Amino acid sequence: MRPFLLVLAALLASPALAGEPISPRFNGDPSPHAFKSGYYLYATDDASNSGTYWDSTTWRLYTSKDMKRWADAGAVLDVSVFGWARPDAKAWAPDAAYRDGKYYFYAPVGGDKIGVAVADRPEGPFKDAIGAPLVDKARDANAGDEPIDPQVLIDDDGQAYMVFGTRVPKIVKLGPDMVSLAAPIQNLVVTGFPAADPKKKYGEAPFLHKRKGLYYFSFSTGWPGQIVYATAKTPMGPYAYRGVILDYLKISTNHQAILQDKGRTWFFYHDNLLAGGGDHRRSIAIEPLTYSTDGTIEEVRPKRAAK
Ligand code: FUB
Repeated sequence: MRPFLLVLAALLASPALAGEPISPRFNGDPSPHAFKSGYYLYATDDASNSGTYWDSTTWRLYTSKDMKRWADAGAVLDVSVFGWARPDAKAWAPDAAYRDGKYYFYAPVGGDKIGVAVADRPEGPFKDAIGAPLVDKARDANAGDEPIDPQVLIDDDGQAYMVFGTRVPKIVKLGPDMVSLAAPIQNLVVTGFPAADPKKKYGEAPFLHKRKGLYYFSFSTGWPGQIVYATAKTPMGPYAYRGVILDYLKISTNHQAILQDKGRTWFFYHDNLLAGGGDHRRSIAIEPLTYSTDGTIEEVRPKRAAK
């Protein structure tokens, strides 16, 4: 195809609603996936929390065929799926993964444990995969003070990695069954934070993705946080700090996810975008993500950031 036709095609394919909330319902902590049957976006449900804390007990699912129009598929999971969870355990930023015909759902439950559920379809029904936490602060060495925000990358060789944690990022290899830890939990090391900015440090929202053989580790620097990233040649790191993907928003948390599909990359985040919104009533939005030729991620500047 001629270059101008390529540019035209890319422009036409851009999400029509870039930077707009994907739903009129409050939601946060995007976990987007391209599965066989379409796009699936799991999220923390901010519409059913108290409005003063992230104390919802359910996770929400949104689906799309074109990345532009998202249908609300309802509460796909409740903490009660995990029989060991306290009934009021808060349901925070989840992730999902597909392997060998099964869909796995990784979920921080109550701030001190991570559960894993499994289903035959992305919309569930999900059931507890192991009848116990996958990670438990009280049980597992080096689980960290707050084992939350799990995210899973399945590498090209089939090895799955889960990153998680607050203030100190953690990484652990998963077993081929996707529901066991295959090795001790390790700290994920990021080097080269700019000394001139003491706020540049790991906070939460760890996210691993791989592009052209390079591993990218993105995360929020804190509360409030920027989304920044570091890269490494191996999944376990150490990772070298590279720069900012998304600047501070006028909201206490910042939480991103990156989805690569059909040669394109999308950046998912949440902000205060709906009337009545705020720190605990967030809205997920999507922007295109682009790279320079040397693999540097270009900073995302949302067209519509909260004022
Ligand atoms: O939704 C509750 C918490 O807020 C998440 O676990 C964090 O990543 C932050 O977005």
